Amino acid sequence: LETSQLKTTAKTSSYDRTDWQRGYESQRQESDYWIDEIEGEIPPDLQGTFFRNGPGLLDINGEQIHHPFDGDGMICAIAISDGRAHFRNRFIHTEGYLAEKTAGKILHRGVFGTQKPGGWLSNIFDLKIKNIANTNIIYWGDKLLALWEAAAPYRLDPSTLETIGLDTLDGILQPGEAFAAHPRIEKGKNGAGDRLINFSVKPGLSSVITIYELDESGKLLQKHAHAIPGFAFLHDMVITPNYCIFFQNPVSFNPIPFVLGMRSAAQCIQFSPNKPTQAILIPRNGTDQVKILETEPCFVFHHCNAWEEDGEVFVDSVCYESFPNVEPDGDFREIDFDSIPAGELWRFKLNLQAETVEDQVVETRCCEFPTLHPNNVGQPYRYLYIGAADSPTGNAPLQAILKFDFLTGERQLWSAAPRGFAGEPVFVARPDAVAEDDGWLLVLMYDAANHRSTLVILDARDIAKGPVARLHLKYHIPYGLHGSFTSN
Ligand code: 3ON
Ligand code: FE
Repeated sequence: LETSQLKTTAKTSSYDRTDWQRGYESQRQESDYWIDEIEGEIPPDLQGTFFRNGPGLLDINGEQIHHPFDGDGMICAIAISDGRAHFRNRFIHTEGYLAEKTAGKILHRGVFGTQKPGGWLSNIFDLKIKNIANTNIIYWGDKLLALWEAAAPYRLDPSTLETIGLDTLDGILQPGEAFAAHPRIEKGKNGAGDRLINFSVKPGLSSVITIYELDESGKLLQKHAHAIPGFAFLHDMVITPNYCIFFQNPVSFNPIPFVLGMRSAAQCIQFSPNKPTQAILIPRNGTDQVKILETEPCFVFHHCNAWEEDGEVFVDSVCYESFPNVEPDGDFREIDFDSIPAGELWRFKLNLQAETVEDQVVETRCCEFPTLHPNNVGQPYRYLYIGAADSPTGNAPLQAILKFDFLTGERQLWSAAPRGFAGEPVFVARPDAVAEDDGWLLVLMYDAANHRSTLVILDARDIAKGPVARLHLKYHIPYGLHGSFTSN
């Protein structure tokens, strides 16, 4: 019986692998045009620029990048005003990107598996890290910044996307200090300005987490550093009014194969299924003691949100059963989705007095890239939006957007299967809106039928009715990572 069920699943796959793979072709073309192929209508009160970052190159002159997280950052900017939209994409001119473009070959090892050609002898003792600036893009303190978690940001010109250069945030970052790719923005209450809270991790046998809080103009309000036990791989952070919260994944790190040129740094990370995951709560005042609570082992890249309620702290996260090994051989385009765990939505309740954590599975459908209304970041919230697989079971590429109503328990799904592939939704509130879901979701999708990408605009109140507008680009944009929206 089980075999025949498996066969049925395989037959009813919601996508074609060749379609999915083509979304990982490099895009070398840098374009600049008004989008003239629009289905539906751009809401007239949607005004501003959608910025998105992600790997633009999956090969250097034909030599394959081993893992998509190693691809050079390329920014897309879609500026929307008065019902019209303008598209532009440009590579970030990092030092490494420019050097490899000139050389026409891979000159750097990548964190997730890319090696210089020539085997281990060409890679041994090369511990340099190439800042590829490919993970997020934010506009803050009058600066457009491309972020990557292991290095300082690159600043770009927001209207031309030209690279200005590495940025220390006016001296906030010391030489060599990083500024992670997952800042959180806390909305100012009672006339106070918004704050940007971010972090950096200095990895090692014991790790140091530094917290930064910046005001709206980019001035430093807080900076404090904390040593935590063990090697840390911390991609994301959530905030509440009193805490910055991290989940320390149960992993161990053996750098020897990396040093010897046999494996990349991320390939030396081993998931430890018998160690607990640790919730690390760093008080935002910078003085109170760090709290560490233990929970069941799981692996987290992204958190959705966190908040404080009746003396307890809640954290919603996308959890994986383990961290899949990134193998040195093989091609990421050929991965067997069924053999690696899918992201699931979990809710954690942290009791700081009793030092206990309760967890609850909210959704087992494969999902990734959560987002919510910016006003509710760090606060209780009702609606969550997330990229999801078309099928309710199994691991698969993201092809849909899922909306949760935590008050009623209602769920809504809009799927672009079989030939559409989704990325991260970005929520934009409608001006003067009152309801938490009164706004739009902007999603850059890959449309395999036409080998191009489309910016989809969904009405967040009712995503199931399908997009209110589809803005078709002329070319495809490889699957990306994170983005943001800036009103202008
Ligand atoms: O050696 C240490 C270990 C390590 C891994 C220290 C370190 C700081 C150099 C380090 C570096 C970490 C980096 C650079 C992480 C970058 C992560 C990145 C670019 C992306 C992560 C994406 C996560 C997810 C879940 C993406 C999902 C994508 C899809 C569902 C497909 O579209
Ligand atoms: Fe991320």
